[in-house]
Amino acid sequence: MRTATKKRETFETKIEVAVNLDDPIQVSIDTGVGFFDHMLNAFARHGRIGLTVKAEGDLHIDSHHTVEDVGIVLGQLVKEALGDKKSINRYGTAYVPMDEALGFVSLDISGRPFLVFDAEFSNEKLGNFDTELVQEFLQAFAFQSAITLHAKVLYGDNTHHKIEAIFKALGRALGEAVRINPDIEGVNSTKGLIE
Ligand SMILES: [Mn+2]
Repeated sequence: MRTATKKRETFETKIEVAVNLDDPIQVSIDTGVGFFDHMLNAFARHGRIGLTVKAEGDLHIDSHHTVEDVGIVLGQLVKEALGDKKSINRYGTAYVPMDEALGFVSLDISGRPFLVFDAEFSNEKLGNFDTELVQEFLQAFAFQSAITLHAKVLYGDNTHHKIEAIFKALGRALGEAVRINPDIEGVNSTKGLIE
């Protein structure tokens, strides 16, 4: 099984994450940021990825460090769990509707970190989650996992719906990209290597 776990402790956050790319059963999220928990749950369930996250961050300041640092650790663990990347699909793309909103994510497990982000949110906060942190989370995740990641909200009104559509699309796209494809021999690259 392709798994990875990590404990990371700084002056700002204490984070424990476990990722299992081959067994989606175990999903348990507790970051102290309710809306973020809801999003990570949606991401894992729709990606069919096992994910446990326990984070204690400096929420007396705001949710920035907690959300960003979970993105960092999650990215590191996805990269580690992928190992030599043999026989993975490599690419994943998903559109996810959430009522009036439509979210889109397309990604490439390329070894070349990149984020293209195109979304605007009319609400600055959902509970104690700052909506500008969606971009911070995706940036941290893409750079640490060395994934080329494009995320966009095509349209929509409700901020909760727009962000949930992005996280579900991220889950579905990543789930597709990490899946082992028996038709692919070795690494899915004309170079023969994805670093
Ligand atoms: Mn919801």
